[in-house]
Amino acid sequence: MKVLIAEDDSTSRRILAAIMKKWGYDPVVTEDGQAAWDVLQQPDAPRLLLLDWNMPKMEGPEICRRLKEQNVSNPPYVILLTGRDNKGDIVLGLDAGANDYMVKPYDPEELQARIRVGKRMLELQASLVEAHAALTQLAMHDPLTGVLNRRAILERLADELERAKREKGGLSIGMFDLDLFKKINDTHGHQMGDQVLVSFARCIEGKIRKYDCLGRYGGEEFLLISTVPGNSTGGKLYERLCEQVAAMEIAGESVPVSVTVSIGVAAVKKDSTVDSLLAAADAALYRAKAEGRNRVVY
Ligand code: GH3
Ligand code: MG
Ligand code: MG
Ligand code: MG
Ligand code: MG
Repeated sequence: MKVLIAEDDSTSRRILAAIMKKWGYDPVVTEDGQAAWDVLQQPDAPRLLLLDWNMPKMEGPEICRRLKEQNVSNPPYVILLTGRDNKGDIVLGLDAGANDYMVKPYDPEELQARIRVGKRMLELQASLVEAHAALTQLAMHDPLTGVLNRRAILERLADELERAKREKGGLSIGMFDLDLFKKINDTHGHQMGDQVLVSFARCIEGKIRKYDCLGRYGGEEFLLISTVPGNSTGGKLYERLCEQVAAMEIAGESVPVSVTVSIGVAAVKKDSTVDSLLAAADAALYRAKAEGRNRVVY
């Protein structure tokens, strides 16, 4: 494990580096605060920091303050290691953002124990960050199909709409509703219905561009967000998707199962809102159903 040592006194620096090595750490040594800060900007920078207070160019507490300002979810663990031993300085150092404070001359065993505390804290922090990422993934995705769930796709739509307006780019949405899906469940069973939903999602995902985004809006309804140039409604994108869904053959127990989809499309206008876009796509979808299904209506 790498440990950053920032210390302007050459003797202290050498001794500290030597004992770190002896304890099995990999010391990264800097002579002033600016050099330490530069090291911290690099990828794979040390996560455990031993910082002197008084150093040329940048003092230890200033490094702590800057790290705190970055406000990241996995900041490094900082031990201020300094000759300044009055209570006021300890408070200042800790308030600047240091995790721990040790006064020189330090007792090596105590330093070693405090570094172990730092390691434990970093491990705990890493597992929290990991758990948070996993929960975010779960909270955003539909467990059956793996595509974004309703909340996430609507958030994405709000973001994309804002971006489209700011950059005067195009944006269209397609509301997809599988046709007569109830009948698929009734004929082939609910499990087969689930399989059809999964196959449908894979089919669409396989045909759209990286910037387009599919989400499950409801039971057998999906929402596609497509960023297209200008005010167009995505050329023949939706027609192609409609045809490809109809061409799918999903392996069933005896015969292959197929399905069609109706699509209502709405393109962003100057005064579009998330609600107006969804309402327009919904109205178009309603007409697609009324006009006989398996089609795209704008
Ligand atoms: P339409 O063409 O008018 O859309 O007809 P439809 O049968 O697709 O529409 P309806 O709204 O009557 O039925 C939708 C069906 O989708 C009913 C519901 O049980 C089924 N469904 C919703 N979510 C799921 C799911 O997660 N799995 C399965 N297997 N079925 C689902
Ligand atoms: Mg110093
Ligand atoms: Mg429906
Ligand atoms: Mg319906
Ligand atoms: Mg349906």
